[in-house]
Amino acid sequence: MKFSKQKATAKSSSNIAFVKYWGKKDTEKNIPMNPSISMTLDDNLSTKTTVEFSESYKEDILILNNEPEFGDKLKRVSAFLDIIREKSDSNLKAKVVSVNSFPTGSGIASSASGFAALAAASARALELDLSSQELSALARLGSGSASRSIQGGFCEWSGEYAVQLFDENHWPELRDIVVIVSKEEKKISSRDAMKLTVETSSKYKERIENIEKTLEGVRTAIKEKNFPKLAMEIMKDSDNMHACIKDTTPSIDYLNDNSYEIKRLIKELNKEKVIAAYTFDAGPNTHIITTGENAGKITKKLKSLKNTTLIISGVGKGIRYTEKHLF
Ligand code: 2P0
Repeated sequence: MKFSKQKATAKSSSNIAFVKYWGKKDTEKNIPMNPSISMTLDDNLSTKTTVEFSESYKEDILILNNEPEFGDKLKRVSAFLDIIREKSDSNLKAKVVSVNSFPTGSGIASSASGFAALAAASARALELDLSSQELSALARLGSGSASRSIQGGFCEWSGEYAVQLFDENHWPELRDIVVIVSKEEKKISSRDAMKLTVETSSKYKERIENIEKTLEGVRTAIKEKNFPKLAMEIMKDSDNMHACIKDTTPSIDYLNDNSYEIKRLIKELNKEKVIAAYTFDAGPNTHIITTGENAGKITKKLKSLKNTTLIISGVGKGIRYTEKHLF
C-alpha cells in the first residue's frame, strides 16, 4: 500500500425522501422495512470529509465542524471505520475531519451526507475499488439514508443498496426549500422512534402493506415530471409516516407550531393549483418541494413566519472527490 494514497477527500450531498424510510428489518445492518425514494440535494446541503489512515494515529480522531468529538459520535464513526478496515485488511487508525455546508446546530440531520462522504473517502483512502452499488451498501451500514446519497438525481433504496432512477439532469427545475424552524436537538432519535413505531403502532402495518402503490406513484410522477401528482404523493407519505409515529406508545410528535403553520400555508398556496409539497423527517424543520418558477412566491409567503431560516437547494450530484484536503 502506497503511503500517498492513504488520504482521500470526498464531498456528498444530503437527500430528501419523497417516500420515507421508516423501520428496519435488521437493526444492525440497517435493512429497511420498505423501499424509499429520494432526491439528492446540492452543495448547499453537503458534507466534505477528509480521511487519513496512518501509523502515527494511536486512536481514531474525529473533528466535526472544527470541534473534536469524543463521545457517541466518535464511537459510531470508529465502528464504521472498523468495517472498512476489515474489508481492506488494514489495522491503521484514522483521522477524520468533516465539515457541513449548512450551519452547525441548525437541526438539519447530517447522517446521510456525513456517512456517504465518510464511506467514499475511507474506501478511496484504503484503495478499495467499489462500484456505486457497493459504496451505497457500505454507506448504508453507517446510516440507512446515506445509501441514497452516493448517486445524484433521484434514487431508490430497497434492501442492501440504492440505485439511481433518473440523474440530476432529468428534472433540474425541482427545488427543496428547507425551512429551519427549530435548532433544538431532536427529542428522540429516528433510530429509537423507528423501533418504537415497528413495535407499537397498529397503523404501521397498513403503511407497509400500501407502500408499493405510493412508490409506483412517485416513480411515475418523476418519470413524467408531473409536479401536482408528485406533490400529492410526497405530502401523503409524509403525513402517513407521521401518523404512524404519533400512533406509537408513547406517542411522538416531531412537528411544532411553526411546522403546522407551514402546512397550513402550503395548503392555502395549493388551493387553485398544486405548486408545493411539504415533507417532514424526524424533526420539525420543513422541506418544501417546488419548482424554480414558484420558489420566489413561496419564500415570500414564508416571510410572515418568525425565527426561521431558509436554505434553498436544487437537484444535486452524487459523490465528488477532490485533492483539496481539509488537513
Ligand atoms: C428518510 N429518515 O427516508 C427517513 C425519513 C427520517 C425520516 O432516514 O438509523 O438517520 O441511521 O439508518 O437514515 C433518518 O434515519 O437512520 C431517515 P439510521 P437515518 O430519510
